[in-house]
Amino acid sequence: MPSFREQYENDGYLVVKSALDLDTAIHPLQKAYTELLDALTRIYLVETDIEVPNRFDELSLPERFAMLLGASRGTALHHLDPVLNLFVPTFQWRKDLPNARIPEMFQLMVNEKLLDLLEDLIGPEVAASPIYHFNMKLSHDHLKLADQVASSLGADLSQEGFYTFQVGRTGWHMDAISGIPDSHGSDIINAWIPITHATEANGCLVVIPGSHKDGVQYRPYPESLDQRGVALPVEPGDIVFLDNKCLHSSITNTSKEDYRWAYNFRYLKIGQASGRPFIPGFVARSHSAPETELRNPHIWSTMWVRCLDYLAEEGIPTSYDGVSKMGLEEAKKITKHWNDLCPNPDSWLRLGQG
Ligand SMILES: O=C(O)CCC(=O)C(=O)O
Repeated sequence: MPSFREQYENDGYLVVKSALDLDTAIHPLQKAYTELLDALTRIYLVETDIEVPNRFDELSLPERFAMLLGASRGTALHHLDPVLNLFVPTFQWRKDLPNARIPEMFQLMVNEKLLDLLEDLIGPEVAASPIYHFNMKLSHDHLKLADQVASSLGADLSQEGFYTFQVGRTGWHMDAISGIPDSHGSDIINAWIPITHATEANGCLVVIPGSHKDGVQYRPYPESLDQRGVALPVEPGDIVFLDNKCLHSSITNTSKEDYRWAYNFRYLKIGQASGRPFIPGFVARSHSAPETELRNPHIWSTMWVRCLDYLAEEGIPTSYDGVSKMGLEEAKKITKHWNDLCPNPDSWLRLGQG
């Protein structure tokens, strides 16, 4: 039987079944994030004067989330997942909303079992990349509800930059192409963690085994990928690890009313380039310098607040299209600038503080 590391290196992905304890790792985040989503929904409904349904609490989670998408004109996704959305020209940073980097999310990012598995795959010095995503894939009916609420406000959700990626089908890509090019040689792992079950009906991941061996490939990808893809149905507690050069996508949620909720957190070897140096990562596990490991969730969320404040003022160093067109020397310059500006958590906390 090949080891996890051998399977991961050979296939470019690895599924570890029942890796995480539901009661201590998954359910606390599921509960706290549901409360966050509900709070945001209520705030946006009040702000837009959309009548709060009498029995709001009796609506299903995907219905409530669809109302949030509609009432916020899609911009709640900017708040929940700024990592991609800060590239959108209309990016809205709303510091007045409840913080989206909640402690329960941080606790999952530094879960010991998760870090042990990462250590098996990339070695003992593990950085949490600043790149993370929250994806809740909705059924056709729930997407329609979101559209109806948005169009009552004159908004068109299809115009939102990364809307489909976050709530609809995710097209074929490899994660490496969304990082500036000095990160292409980094050992970056995507830990994809389902909160609900993920099935072929509700939008699970699909991978092309072995595709990571062909190096960085930009779009367009061959149409044959749809035939060659291997679907990865998983349950809460399982983890899918993806090499950042593994081609993957996710299927359209064709269910009647099911939804598929997952987070993915990226990790890399400490000292390597993350591809997004202008947002904050941290040391997740270090055997050589354990005192540098970040364990306080509030420090992490404040690092993000300071960073987003700063970027809202100063702008970001590249556009999304610019990422794929950027030369290696420019990428190295940007990474060096940010590594010098923010070498550790305290310097992120000081960012923009005069
Ligand atoms: O969860 C998903 O559907 C897609 C996630 C993904 O492909 C990514 O974050 O790179």
